[in-house]
Amino acid sequence: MSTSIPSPPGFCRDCLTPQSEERKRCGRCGSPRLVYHAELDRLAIAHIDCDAFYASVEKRDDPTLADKPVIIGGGKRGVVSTCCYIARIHGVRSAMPMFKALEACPEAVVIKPDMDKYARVGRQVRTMMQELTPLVQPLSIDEAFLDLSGTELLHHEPPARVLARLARRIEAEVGITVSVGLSYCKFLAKIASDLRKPRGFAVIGETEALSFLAPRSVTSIWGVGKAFAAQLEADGIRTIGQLQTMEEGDLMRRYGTLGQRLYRLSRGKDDRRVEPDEEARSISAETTFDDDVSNHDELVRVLRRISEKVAARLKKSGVAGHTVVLKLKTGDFRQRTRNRRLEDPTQLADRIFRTGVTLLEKETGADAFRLIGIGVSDLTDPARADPPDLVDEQATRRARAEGAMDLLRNKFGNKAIETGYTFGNTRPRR
Ligand code: DCP
Ligand code: MG
Repeated sequence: MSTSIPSPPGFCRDCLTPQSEERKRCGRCGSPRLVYHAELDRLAIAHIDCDAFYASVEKRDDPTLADKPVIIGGGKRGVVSTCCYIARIHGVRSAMPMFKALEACPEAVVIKPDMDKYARVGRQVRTMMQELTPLVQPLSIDEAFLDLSGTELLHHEPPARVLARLARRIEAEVGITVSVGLSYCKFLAKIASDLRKPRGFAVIGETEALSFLAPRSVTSIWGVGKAFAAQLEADGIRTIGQLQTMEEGDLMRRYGTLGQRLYRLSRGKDDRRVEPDEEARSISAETTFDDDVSNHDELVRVLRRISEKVAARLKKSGVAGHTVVLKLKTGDFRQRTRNRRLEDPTQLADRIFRTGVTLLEKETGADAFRLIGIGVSDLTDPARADPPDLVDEQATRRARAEGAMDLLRNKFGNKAIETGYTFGNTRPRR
C-alpha cells in the first residue's frame, strides 16, 4: 500500500511550469526556483517590494557596476539611502552615516540619488501591477499591496502564478528584481515579501500563520514602534507567541485599541482591505525642507500654509473632501500617513488645518521631518460640505471669515491676505 502524501501544488518561477510532484529542480527547465504550498492556489493578497531599489536601478543603467558593491547616498545628508546586496555582505545598511559605510566597505562605488529616475521606474512597475488588478495600494516608491482575489477568471491562472509572471516581466522589461510575499492578509503578505530577498517568493498560509508568527518579535507587528515595544518589553512581552496566549480583554485593558490590534494580528487576523492608490483621487500640497524640522510650531506654521493651498485647490476644482490625510517623511525617508474622516466633507482651510494639527500632535516628539504634506481624499460634491456648526459657533465664525478672505483673495490675489500662522514665514518652499 502506498503511504505517500500527495504533493502540494507548485510551479517553477522561471518557466512557470506546474510541478506535479515535490522536487528540487524543475522537471522542464532545471531551475531550482520552485514554489510549493498547500494553499498556493487560494491565496490572493500580495506585497511586492523591489530589491535594493535605487541601487538596482543604477546597476541596470551601468552594467560595469554589476559585480561591485554600490552605495546610493551622500549629498547633504551624508547617509546611505540604500546599497546593493554585495555591499550588504560587508555590513553596509540604509540610514548608516556614509563615513561608517565606507569604513565597512572602502571599495564601494558611491552614487548620488537621482530621485526623478527612481520615481519614473517606480511608476513603471506600478503600472504593470495595475494591469493585473485595480486593487493596488502603493506604500512607498518601491512597494505595494495587491489584491488579486477573483481575478482567476480574467487571468486563467491563480494569483501565485500571475505574481511570478509579473516578477519575471519586471526583470525583463524594467531590468530590476522584486520580492513577492503571498498570503491571505496584508500583515503576513508584507512580512513574507521580506523573508527571501532578493528575488524572493514566500508564501504564508492560514495553516501555519500562528506557528510562523509565534517566535517573532512583537516589533514585526504593524504599529509597534520602538516606544511601544519598550513598553511591552517592560511588561515582559517580547514575542508574538506570548501575545497569542493572552486574552483580548486583558490586552485591551492594558493597551487600549492598540491592545485589540495586538490580539488580532498576533493571531494572524487582519481584515484591512487593499485600498487602491488614493493619490489620484485626492487633493494635497506638501513642503520639503532643506534641513529636517522637529520644531512643532514651525511644522504647524507650514501646515497652515499648505492647508490653505489645498482649500484653494478644492474651491477651484469645485469639490470637497471627506477625509483629511497628513503625510510626514522622517529624515531617513520613512513615510507616515495619518487619516481622519470628518463628519461632513469640507472645502475649508481652517477645518483641514485643525484636523491636520490634531493628527500632527500625535506624531511629533523626538522625530525630525524632511517633508510635511496635507491633503483631502474621498472627494465629493461640495453641496453638503461645511454645514454651520451648531455646537461650535467659533467654527462657523471662522468659516465665514474664510469665505470673506476667499473673496478678497479672488479680488486682490493670494498675497493680499495672510493669516496669523503664515504671516512672516520665510522658510524655503518647494
Ligand atoms: N530609502 C532611503 N532611506 C532609507 C530607506 C530607504 O532613502 N533609510 C530609499 C532607498 C531604497 C528605497 O527607499 O532603495 C526603498 O526602500 P526599501 O526599504 O525597500 O529598501 P531597498 O529596496 O533599497 O532594499 P530591500 O531589498 O531591502 O527592499
Ligand atoms: Mg525595497
